[in-house]
Formats: sequence, structure tokens, C-alpha cells
Amino acid sequence: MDGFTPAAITASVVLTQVMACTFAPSGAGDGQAADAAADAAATIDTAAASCASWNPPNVDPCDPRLGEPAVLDFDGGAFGYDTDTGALTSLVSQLPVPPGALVEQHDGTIVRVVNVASLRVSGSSTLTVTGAHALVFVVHGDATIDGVIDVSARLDATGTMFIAGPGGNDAARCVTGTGRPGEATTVGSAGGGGGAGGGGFAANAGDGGNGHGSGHGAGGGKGASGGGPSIEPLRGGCAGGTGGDDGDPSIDAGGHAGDGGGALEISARGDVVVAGAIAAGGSGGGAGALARSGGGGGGSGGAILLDGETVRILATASLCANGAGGGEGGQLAVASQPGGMATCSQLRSTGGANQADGGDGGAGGAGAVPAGGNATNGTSNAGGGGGGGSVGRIRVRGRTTRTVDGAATVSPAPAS
Ligand SMILES: [Ca+2]
Ligand SMILES: [Ca+2]
Repeated sequence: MDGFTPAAITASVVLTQVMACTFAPSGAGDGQAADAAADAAATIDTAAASCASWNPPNVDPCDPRLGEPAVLDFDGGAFGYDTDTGALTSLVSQLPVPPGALVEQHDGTIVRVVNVASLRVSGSSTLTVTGAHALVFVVHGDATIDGVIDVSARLDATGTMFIAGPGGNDAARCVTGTGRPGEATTVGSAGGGGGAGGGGFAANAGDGGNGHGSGHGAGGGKGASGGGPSIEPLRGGCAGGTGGDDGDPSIDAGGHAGDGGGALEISARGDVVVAGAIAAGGSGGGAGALARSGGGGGGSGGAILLDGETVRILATASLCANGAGGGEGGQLAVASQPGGMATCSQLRSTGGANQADGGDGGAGGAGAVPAGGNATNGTSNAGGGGGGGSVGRIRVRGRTTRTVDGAATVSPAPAS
């Protein structure tokens, strides 16, 4: 036992009241509620607090800015966490703010750390994470993920706009990873606009296709691979580009850019066991608008980093950081198809491919094909398709042992 302070216990009691959280002193993950109560009564000296580090990647678990850890136990239901504000919500209410802080990694980029004595996401719980910053759970005991943690790119709360996952689309990290926009048609409403390149992360993305016809726009280039398998620093995926316009800026825009998946790190002093799902996929590129604009590029997958004394990925688990499909190029009179959202399987998400003339979007990277697929060119004055996004990165680091069951769904293949 490390003797965390009464301040931590007070905070956890509030969490307990609202969301069935209980505090347990950190360390071996063996705290029981009765022990916590006894410690709460017995421990008064705030100076007695101590913290034992285990050298997790990217963050210092004993950073005093993190406050005192509390048990975080998601015991059923749908929850949201915002890495910008630190606010935790359920579908019906605002919940107490878990302990933690925004802290810089060694490269200066800011991540949100949530500081917990133990972490459990029950099988009937879903935690959806949004915000600009990647999320790190620093866990002074054990972490058990039976439910879902989702840091994927997604539709926002209004259901009208796609947003990157937490830590995705970071400008400094995606200088070369962001797909290039498709070029606009240079002759008003004549040939098609170019499709955009997809977003790259762990592999190259796919190129956008050319528009067709008089003054057509060229396709945008692919986003390049970047970062390393250790995921140090922690970072999310990169966006695709926006499809090229058809030459009349007042109407019928190019397809929107797909967004990069977010980034999640769970680093536990004890053990990490995953029987549920962690998703960090990209979102699909939009279709070129009706006339002949280019399709948007698909976003790349983000990052999942699991670190523990032992880490076990069970047969029922899914860990996915796949790329998304590029949007189809626009053609006259009929609606083209957006790129598919990233899958959570070994199967590649599909590029948009509904119509004969609009260039088809490229597929997203997944499984054995980490790169995003190239789009095809438009025909008969239609727009080019958007390139597919690449996969992101997964790392499973067991400091003593790591076990990844062969029946688990893990895409892309995890580094160690
Ligand atoms: Ca236009
Ligand atoms: Ca087509």
C-alpha cells in the first residue's frame, strides 16, 4: 500500500455516490472497499502520500499535478469523456471530474492523463472519448476492460459533422501524414475535380484519383507514414484531404476530409486484461457533390498503447486502429458514395463506389494490408475518388509477459 491521502479518498467517495466508484489504495490492485474505509479513517497526514513509479511510456505516474488517484469503475451504461475539459458524463448527467491533468510529453505535445488506483470498464459499459488531446490512463493497480473504449473518429454530438478522435489530426504530427487536397477544376463546371489523398500514419495512405474532362483537377497525393512502433510520444492518426471543387465554388463542394483516429494509452503498475474492445479507427472521406467534385480522402487509424506488468489480450478482445475509405468522386445527377468508416476487424473499409463515372475511393488499411488503397480516376467529366487512409499503431507492452490470444481481433498487428 502506498498510503494515498485523504484528499483522494474524498474525491473517490463523490465518484462512488454518483457512479458507483470506490476508492482503493494503489499498488497491487488488491484494495477492498472495507480496506479503503479503514484507511480513510486512519490516514490523516497528507504529507504521507507516496507514489511508486513503474516507468510507463510517455508520462510520469508520480507527477504531482495528477492529484491523488481514485478508483474508476464503469459499472454499466454509456459514458463520455472530454480530454479538453476533463469532464466525465453519462447519457443523463455530468459526473465528478476524475483526478488528472493535462501534461506535456517529452516532445512537448500535451496529453490528458486520468490518474486512477484501478480501472474497470464492465462488459455493459461503453466509454466514448472526444477532445483534441490523446488520453492516458495512469493506473496504480490493475486495469480490466470487458466493455468498450472508443477513441475513433466519429460524428459529433449534433450528428452533422465528423470529428477526429482524441489526439487525431494533430497539425505538428501530421505535416506529412495528412492527405493532400484534390485540385479544383480550372474551367468552371466542365471537367471533374481531383480526389484527395488519404491520411497516413503507420503506413502510407492511398493517392487521390484525377478528375476527368476539360480543365479537370489532379488527384491529391497520399499522406505518408510517420512515427514509430513504440508510440512514444503518444499521438493519433492523420486526416485525409478535401476533394477538389468542380470549378464553381458557390455550389457542389468536394468531399470532406476523413479524420484520423484518436490515441489511448493505458499504463498500469499492475496487470492489464482486455476481454472487450478498444477502437481507434479513422472516419471515411466524403463523396464529391452531385455535379463533379472530387472525393475526400479517408482518415488513418489512431493509436492504442497497453502497458502493464502483464498484459493479456483474451480471445474475445478486439483492438483496432484501422484506416477509413476514401469518398467517391461526384458525377452529374446521381449521388456518389462516401468512404466507409474504419472497421474493427481484419477487413478493409470500402471506398465509395456507387456510380459508374465518379472515380472510386480507395479502401482503408486493415489487417494484412496496412496501406490505404489508391483511388481511381473519374470518367465522363466526373470527379476523381479519394484515397484510403492507412492503419494506425497498436503496441502491447507486458513488462514481464504479454499474451495475445490467437482468436482475438487485433488490427494492425501489435508491436511489443
Ligand atoms: Ca463547386
Ligand atoms: Ca465509381
